[in-house]
Amino acid sequence: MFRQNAYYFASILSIIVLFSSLSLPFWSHPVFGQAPATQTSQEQYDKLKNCTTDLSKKPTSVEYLTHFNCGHVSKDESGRTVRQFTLIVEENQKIPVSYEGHILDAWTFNGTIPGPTIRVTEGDLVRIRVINSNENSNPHSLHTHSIHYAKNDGVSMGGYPGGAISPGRSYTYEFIAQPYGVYPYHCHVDPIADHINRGLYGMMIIDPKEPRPQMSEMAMLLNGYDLDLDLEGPTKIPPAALFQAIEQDDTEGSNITEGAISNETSTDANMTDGALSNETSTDANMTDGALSNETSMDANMQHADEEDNGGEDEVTDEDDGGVDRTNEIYTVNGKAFDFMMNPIVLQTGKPYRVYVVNMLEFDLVNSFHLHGAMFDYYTAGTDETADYSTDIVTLSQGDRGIMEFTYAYPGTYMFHAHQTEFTDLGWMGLFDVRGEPVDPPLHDDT
Ligand SMILES: [Cu+2]
Repeated sequence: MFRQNAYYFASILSIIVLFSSLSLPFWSHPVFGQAPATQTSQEQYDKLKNCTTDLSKKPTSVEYLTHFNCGHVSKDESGRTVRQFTLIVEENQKIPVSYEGHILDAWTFNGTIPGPTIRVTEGDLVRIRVINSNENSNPHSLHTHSIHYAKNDGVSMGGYPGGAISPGRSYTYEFIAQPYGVYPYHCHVDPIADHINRGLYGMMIIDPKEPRPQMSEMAMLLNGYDLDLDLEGPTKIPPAALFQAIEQDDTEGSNITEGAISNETSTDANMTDGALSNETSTDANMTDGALSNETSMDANMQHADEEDNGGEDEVTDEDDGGVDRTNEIYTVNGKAFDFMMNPIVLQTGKPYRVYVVNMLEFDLVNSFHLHGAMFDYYTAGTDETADYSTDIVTLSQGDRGIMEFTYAYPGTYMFHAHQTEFTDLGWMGLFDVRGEPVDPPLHDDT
C-alpha cells in the first residue's frame, strides 16, 4: 500500500514534468509577471494547472495533493470564461481521519474533508451552487475569501438568502475571481466553530492571468478534529457584564458571576456602573431570554473546567460560549500521519510549489516546517515576488500562502507542524527525495 502509493505519486509527478517540458518549451525561461510571447488559451492553461477531468471524483487525502477541480467551463456572451461548481452539503457522514480507526461525525462538501480544491483564473466568472441536502437538519452557507458582493458573502448578517441555506434548498454564489492568490472557503453559519470542525471547508486557488513559472504543484490544507462532539451547542456572545464580573475579583468572582448570570440579563445591568450599562443594555437587546439560560450554563461549565485543570489555561474561544474545546487529531489534507504512510516522492533539482491553507479550529496557530531545504514564501499568493525565504511559516486560522522549494540532496525528509503536540497527534509527513545531489539552489531575490 505504502509503496504502491509512493510509486503512483512518482509516476504522476513525472508525467506532469514530462508534459510541461515537452509541450511548452517557452516555460523553460519563465518570466512571471511579464507578458508571455504566446497567449495561453484557457484550455492550455487548464492542462498546465493539472485540472482534473473527473469532476465527480472524491479524492483520497493523498490524491487531494494533486486533485484540482477547475469546474465546468463555458463562455458567456462577452467571451468571458465561466466556471461552474456544485457543492453538496451532507450531514451524517462518517469520515475516517486516522489509520487507527478514528471516525469523525462529519458534515462535508461533496463527501470529503477538506472539500474540493476549487481552481479558477483571475477574471473568470465563478458560479458555485451550494445544495443543502434534504436529509440535513441545519442551515449552511459558503463563505469564500476574496472580493465579491455582500449578497454572495455567505454570511447571515444582512438577511441575504445565501447567508443560511435551509435543508432542501440551494443558492448559487457568483463572483468575478479576483485578485489572484490562494484562499480558504468555508461554511459561515453559527456556531461557525462547529460547522468548521465538522469539515465544511476547502481551498480555492485563483491563478494569475499570466501563468506562474511552471513546476509540479501540490495542495496542502492543515486542519484538526475535536472528536468529542458532546460539547457542541449553540454559541452566542455572553453579555459584557459577565466578563466584567469575572475580571473583578478572582476569589469572589464565582459568587458574583453565578449570582449575576442566574438572573436575566437586565439584572446584569443593575450590577454594573454607568459606563458599562450602555454596553450591557445593547447586549440585552441583542439577546433573548433563552440566551441568558444558556449563558449561565456555559459560565458554570467554564468554572468547572478551570477547577478540573487546576486553572491551567486552555484556549477558550468566546464563540464556544466559554466551553473549552481541543483537537484530538491534527492533519495535513484530512488524515493523521497520511504522508508518513505514503511519503511524497520528489526529485532533486526540481522546483515544487505547495499551496498551503490553515483551517485549524480551536488552536490559535499552526505552522509548516520543512526539513533539509528552504522555501520561498508568498503570503496569500497575491504577489509575484516571494516575501522571504524560510523553513517555517506560522499561520493563524484562515492564513495561507504559497511555498516554492527545490531539494539539493536525496533522502527522506520530514515536514510537520513546529508544535510538537500537533506533530505527535498526526501532523507530520515525509518527502522521499530521489536523484543525484545537485548544487544547492542559491537564493535569487532579483
Ligand atoms: Cu454549515
